[in-house]
Amino acid sequence: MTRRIPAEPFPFVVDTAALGLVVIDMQRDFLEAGGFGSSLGNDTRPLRAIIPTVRRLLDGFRVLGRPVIHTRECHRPDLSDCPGAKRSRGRPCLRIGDLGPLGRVLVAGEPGSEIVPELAPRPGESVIDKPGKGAFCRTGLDDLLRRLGVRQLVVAGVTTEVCVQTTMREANDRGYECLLAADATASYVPGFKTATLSMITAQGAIVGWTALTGTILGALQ
Ligand code: TIU
Repeated sequence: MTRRIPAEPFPFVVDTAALGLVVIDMQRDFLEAGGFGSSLGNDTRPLRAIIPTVRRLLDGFRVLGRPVIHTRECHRPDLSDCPGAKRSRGRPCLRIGDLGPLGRVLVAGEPGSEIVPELAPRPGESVIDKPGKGAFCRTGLDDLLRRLGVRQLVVAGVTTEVCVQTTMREANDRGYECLLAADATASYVPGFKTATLSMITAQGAIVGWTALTGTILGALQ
């Protein structure tokens, strides 16, 4: 069924049979004090503020019966998938792989890599662990979406200008059409979020579209 979602910079025409939701990195390492995000000197509150809106989006897709994919930025315990150039960034007191208040920073299986309880994946939903900022980099996401018949994505999560934007650009280059839920994404630096939304929709949706969660769910019902 075709639906027209009012969006920026123009309506997003969606084939509901080809639509999926991707929720990027709503994990404790980014949302809680003591995790990777706060170790970089960030205030986690703007990220925590979107939890209810992301939950609304998740629940909407669950009711629609459309695929839901969660991602987590994390590395293997031996850090073999963490380039030195990535590990050397940030504060020397807490690097990727170091033991912090949420376990080893950005390491799979540690408490910090878990998605916050409010947004926990349900049975049947896919979880993609990704070593990069983009969710297509060295993961099975492209294959998974093809198997599911998904060609259009509603995207949510954190942070807008890092993992969300990188994933949308990767998806766009692979032929997926992406609609970012503008109130279900956040940045540690509010100005970066505003700038990213503009970059995405500029030049006739050069990267994709944006719309509010209520508008997206309202049009899909
Ligand atoms: N630092 C920052 O803004 N983000 C990340 O490191 N990863 C994600 O965005 N998930």
